Amino acid sequence: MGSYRIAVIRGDGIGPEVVDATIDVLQELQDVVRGLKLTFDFVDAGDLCLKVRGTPLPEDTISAIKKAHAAIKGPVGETAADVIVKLRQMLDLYANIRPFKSYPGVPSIKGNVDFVIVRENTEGLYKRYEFTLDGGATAVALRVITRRGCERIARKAFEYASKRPKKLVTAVHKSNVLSVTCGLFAAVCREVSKEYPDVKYEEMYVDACAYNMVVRPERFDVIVTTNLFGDILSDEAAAVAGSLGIAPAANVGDKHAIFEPVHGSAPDIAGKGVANPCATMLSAKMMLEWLGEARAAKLLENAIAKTLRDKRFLTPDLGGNASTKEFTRAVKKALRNSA
Ligand code: GGG
Repeated sequence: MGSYRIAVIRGDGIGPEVVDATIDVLQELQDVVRGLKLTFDFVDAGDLCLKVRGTPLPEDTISAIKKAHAAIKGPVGETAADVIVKLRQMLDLYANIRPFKSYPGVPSIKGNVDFVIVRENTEGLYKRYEFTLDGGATAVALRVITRRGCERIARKAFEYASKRPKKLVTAVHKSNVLSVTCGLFAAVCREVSKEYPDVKYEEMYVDACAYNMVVRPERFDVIVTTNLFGDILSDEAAAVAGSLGIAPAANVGDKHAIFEPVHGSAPDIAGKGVANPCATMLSAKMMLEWLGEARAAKLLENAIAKTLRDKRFLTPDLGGNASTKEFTRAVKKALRNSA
């Protein structure tokens, strides 16, 4: 059990509401798990930061994240590309791990979802090599796929799958059309699959994956894919599992890690006190796992699952009418009762 310094970006829109709720729950967790000590270092980034400080990602924020053991980040608004996409590249957070799971109590189209999207996080179209030609009449975006990028994300997916009961990796691409970029991604995934004889391997075109995710989500275990495909499939996966409000994410590299909800800043409900803090709380649970605090992570997930199962504290995105604070109080109570 250890002491950890956590950098915290509260973000924009509903960001401060869901992040504050998560910090509240983590404070409670420290009382329950003896020896766990978290020190929070609040730093600025995002739309409001741009307005107040003239930049969406100040230097002191970057250095605080580098010095911290891990970071929690709320969603940011229009400046997402200049904050999280930039941080992923700067800190080489090459894997975006997004688990999607049905929780009893959460209404969903399909009740048996349990798969993970392992999204390459630093390359592809999100390199943002964009420019215009013909005096602005033609817009071009370059899609960068490297052997190194494919190898490390494929290994991450196989490592992840090897620890799960189903042990299946699905490489998702579109090599029938994008034969050079997706062709390289698929070829490297195939090569890496040979290093993991205990893990089953298959490939699927991204359009077929989008279809199967709705029709047969239970067939998936670990999906590995490129940056933009992973971003889009994640929102679909969240819808199938019940809501973007319960979808967490971990941006991890070999040195640093940032944990954030999959959802955006939802300006339409910001300040109303009804945002679902579950995705950020589950991201904090992933952070605890990454820090090696498996017991604390399990206690936190159990408390969240118990609160969802109870159904009395569901926020409006899940069909309930509870507030962010009511949900948070219920999770804290469940944590206290688990001690
Ligand atoms: N649709 C969810 C959402 O708005 N997520 C924030 C976002 O777009 N983040 C950029 C990314 O994950 O690449």
